[in-house]
Amino acid sequence: MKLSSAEISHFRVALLISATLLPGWAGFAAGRAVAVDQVGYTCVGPKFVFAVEAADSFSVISVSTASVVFRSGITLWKSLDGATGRAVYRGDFSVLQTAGSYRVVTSHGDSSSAFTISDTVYAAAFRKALKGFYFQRCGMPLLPLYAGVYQHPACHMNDGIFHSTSDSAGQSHNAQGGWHDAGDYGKYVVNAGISVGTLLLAYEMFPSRFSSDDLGIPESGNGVPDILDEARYELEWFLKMQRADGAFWFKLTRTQFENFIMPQNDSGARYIYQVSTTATGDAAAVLAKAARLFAPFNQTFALTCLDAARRAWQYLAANQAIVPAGGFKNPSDTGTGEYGDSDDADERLWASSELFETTGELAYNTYFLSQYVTASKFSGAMWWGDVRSLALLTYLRSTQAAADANAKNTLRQALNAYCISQVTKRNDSGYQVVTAPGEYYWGSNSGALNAAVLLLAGFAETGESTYVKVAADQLHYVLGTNGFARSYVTGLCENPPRQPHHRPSASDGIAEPVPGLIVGGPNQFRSGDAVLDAIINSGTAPALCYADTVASYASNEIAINWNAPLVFVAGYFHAVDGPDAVGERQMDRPSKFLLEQNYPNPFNPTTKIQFTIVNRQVTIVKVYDLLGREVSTPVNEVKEPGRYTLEFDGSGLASGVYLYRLQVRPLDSAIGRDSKSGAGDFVQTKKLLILK
Ligand SMILES: [Ca+2]
Ligand SMILES: [Ca+2]
Ligand SMILES: [Zn+2]
Repeated sequence: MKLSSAEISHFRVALLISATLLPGWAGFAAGRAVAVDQVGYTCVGPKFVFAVEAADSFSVISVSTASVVFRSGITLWKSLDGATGRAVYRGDFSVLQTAGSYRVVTSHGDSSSAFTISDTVYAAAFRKALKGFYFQRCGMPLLPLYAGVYQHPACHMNDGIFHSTSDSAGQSHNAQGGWHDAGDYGKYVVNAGISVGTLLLAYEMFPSRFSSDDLGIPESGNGVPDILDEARYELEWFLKMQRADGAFWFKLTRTQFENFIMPQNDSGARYIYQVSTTATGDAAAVLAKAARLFAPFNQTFALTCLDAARRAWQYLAANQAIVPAGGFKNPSDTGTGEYGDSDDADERLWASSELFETTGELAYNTYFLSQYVTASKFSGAMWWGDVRSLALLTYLRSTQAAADANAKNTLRQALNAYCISQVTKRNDSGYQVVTAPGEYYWGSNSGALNAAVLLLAGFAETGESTYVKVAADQLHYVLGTNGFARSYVTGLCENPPRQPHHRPSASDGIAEPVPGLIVGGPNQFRSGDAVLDAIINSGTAPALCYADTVASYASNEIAINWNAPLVFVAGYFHAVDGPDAVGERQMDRPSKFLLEQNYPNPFNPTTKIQFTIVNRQVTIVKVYDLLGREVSTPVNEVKEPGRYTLEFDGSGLASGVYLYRLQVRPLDSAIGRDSKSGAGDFVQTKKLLILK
């Protein structure tokens, strides 16, 4: 994008803006020592560049004109970044807010990849990441209309046969469909659970950002958000994996991983393995969550999901010890993914919180409240083996009248404490990633992104905009601000993975891999990976234990549970919204309801807060302090459509900044939501100031 002189003149920067042509800046194609987010930055978002060679200054160069549009100093940020073992220099060009395409060059002569500044800069990243799930679909042809060159005929149409160790050994059972789990063609309920749960959470928390219906999948244009359609493809498979008594079979795979062949050529027998309570808990949770989110679009499907979730819960209630004992283990003839997990308390907790939120029923609330007290609270981000944070987040956000206010406050404080800890970790890191040395485990990229999901939830709860910035840093990390100055997402940026451990990409004869898939990333623990064993020695820094090689399954495989938080985070930032914007631009569907700025402001002791709702809705207005503690709930009732003025009295509060939040939810119907009033809750937050 070419910068006009008028745009350039908008830079209120006292630094020189010249038409200097930098000799040779385009020649640093390989081994770049300057790391930027290669997708880019929103116009108002913070922007940092990282370099490993000492330099005095850096310049931002317009790609179209080759002219310098910004120049500033670059300084030593970390003398020793533990994750990469390097000194890291950092420059700040946040004040550059003009849309365009740029590169950074340091005074040392190192150059970055090209990147874009734009308010829609992450649109392609979000759409590719969500479309990545479509490319994982099993049991249907991927047609050229949707899949382009990555088309292929339907695969695995004989799924599946009960394994000899399962309850119906040797019998066949139709469990076609769903997504291939990762680089292999297996299908695993546990890993599918957190993946679908994360996609549904994105839609539930930020419906306007995730409502697009034009992704280019078979269900585009049907009036249902494509993120829900894509989730439904997996949910339909879940329904086929449920036994008559409510339990869920653990997985459907071959006995050993298939060769690197196209899925339609994989004709080996695929087996359904025994039921498990981790799988049953995860499935109950996501089916219950789906029930309330699909209700406005398809009552029949929603009720089917809820019925399945209830029956899964009944199985869990009747089987209080983990099934199978000690957690699922592969039988002796089987070597596919084990997803070993000896603790099903978190999966049960998640099931209870989602069932409670959908139904409001006492039994689920009682179970949650009896169990959550002993659970660690937001001590870490969720992953497939521990979904506690998803369970807690749903309860914390509950709009059920019976939800326990003390529990919600406790959880809000715990989430806030978690977010504060992530800010600290970010500040300690050379590349501003929350992943510390020692935490570069298998799938480390998803660890950073799942932390970002919780940071965005923390922002939604507290209004602390720092959390949004740190969440954005995690997206920047996987898109280029890392020790390799590379993208970890196929088909995105100048320097993406080209040899992912992904059977279709490796066997389709097409040079470029299937796009939109995030690889696991650096893995300091190697996990038996011969490629990593060969390249890593005791001096290799944790964040550099990565190889863009097909054989490196432990650092370069793709997986649905890693793509899901990428969809969440890229999707959050793809809509126009600056990290500094607390409130109004957080708004989803502004025509539906509106929270206005209070007046007078600052005030003492009273102020007026006006808000508008469109449908007859449960309407909640709460006031929080900056630590996220609820200090007042002036409104909590069903209101008729209209504009309301509320007089808020702050005489009992100390001087300072507070947040006030409007939350509206559709009225409960048979399964939780009125089908006409839109989808899910809407939340809007603004600041007010008491001055005494
Ligand atoms: Ca659709
Ligand atoms: Ca678990
Ligand atoms: Zn398949």
